[in-house]
Amino acid sequence: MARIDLRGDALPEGSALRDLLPRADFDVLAALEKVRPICEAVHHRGDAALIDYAEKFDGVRLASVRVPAQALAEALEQLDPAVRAALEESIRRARLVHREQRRAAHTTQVVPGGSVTEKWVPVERVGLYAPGGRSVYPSSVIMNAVPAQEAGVASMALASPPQKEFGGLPHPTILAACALLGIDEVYAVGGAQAVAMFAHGTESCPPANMVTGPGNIWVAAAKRYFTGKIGIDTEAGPTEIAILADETADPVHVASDLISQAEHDPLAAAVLVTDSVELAEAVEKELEPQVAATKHIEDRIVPALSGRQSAIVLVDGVDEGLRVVDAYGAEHLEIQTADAAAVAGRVKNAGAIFVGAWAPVSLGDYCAGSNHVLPTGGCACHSSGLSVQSFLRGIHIVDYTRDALAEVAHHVVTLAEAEDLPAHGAAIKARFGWKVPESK
Ligand code: HSO
Ligand code: ZN
Repeated sequence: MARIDLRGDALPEGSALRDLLPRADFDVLAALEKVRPICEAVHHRGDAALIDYAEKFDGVRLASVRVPAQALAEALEQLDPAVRAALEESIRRARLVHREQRRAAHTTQVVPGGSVTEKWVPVERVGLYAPGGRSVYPSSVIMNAVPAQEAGVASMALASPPQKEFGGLPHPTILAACALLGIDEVYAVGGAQAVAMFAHGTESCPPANMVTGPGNIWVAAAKRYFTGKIGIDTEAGPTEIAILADETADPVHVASDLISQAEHDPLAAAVLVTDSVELAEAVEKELEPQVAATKHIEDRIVPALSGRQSAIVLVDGVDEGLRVVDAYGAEHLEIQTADAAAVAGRVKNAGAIFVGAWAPVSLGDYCAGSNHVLPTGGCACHSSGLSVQSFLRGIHIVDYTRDALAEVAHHVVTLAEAEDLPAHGAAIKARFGWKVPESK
């Protein structure tokens, strides 16, 4: 891994510090032009375009894009019982956490007779995307579906690419996860076309109000293309792990956690921030045998760890380390320092924070109860991970009596005149015999 030495001189502020830190190239704008024709074709030709794209990109000619109910039931029947038990535990824990994110309506009595109530209404219909190919993640189906279900979303459908080896159906573990979650509307559609299907609707699939779920750059580009028409979660770039560690951290753990997220993608980022040169050296030494012993070495882990997006960053102390991880805004941030909980409490920017030796990111990926759909690419500085809140809309209900309106009418009229919008003021005066009621 490359080294970035930020010791000695004072750290620069804000974006200047961020510019010193490594990050993957993930140019969604450049991909946008390539997905535009796909999005337009699905808009105009519906299912026929989806079937043509499945043939072109997935190598299968589908009779229909909708997955029959029987295929879901069979996938669940044939699911390895240990995998089933693990998925069920993952669902159970995620429900425990997400259920508590529900929001009750709240009324603020602004003045006697004048109130604003905020009620929370779930999005009506959501399309979930689950990638195929290199990343078949039933855990991501759980992480998308559970918050939507706990928010009360009434209609939910899932799309995942058709797999040639499974007769044009999505991967069976994805289907089984859908069956466990009670999702019975599933489509064998992948990539940008799936986002387009949900955005516009086709003969088989009614349009959705929102699309969530991870995917490659084409899925991210299609989400950006349709943003405004539909709601999205995030544009999910390559996975990132940052670890803030001091000399108390165990290099075996640190190395294994860096590798665990490098395993996702050659563009995945692994960043160690430490004030201990001894730890940095021990981690580098430890990486070698651990990388050699794992599976996806050449295609993902080696390019991820040696890519420009990964590095060991040396800092003067934990305070400086905190400034670095805040500037980076990692998707996942592990704190492996003395008094890790206190240090975690000081972090401002991260998708999720993992405290101490016994909370590795892998736990959060599957079974902590937390959500693993998290902001990447520095978006943790302004956005949060997927939650019940992502699927709710807060609606203000404004309720004023005649007296309560009369009391504030002169201010409304004054502001309307200040903005040269006299008809706004007239809408108040019309209610009081075309006069502004006297202020009390
Ligand atoms: N670490 C990934 C999620 C994942 N890991 C799925 C394993 N499966 C992004 O948070
Ligand atoms: Zn992961």
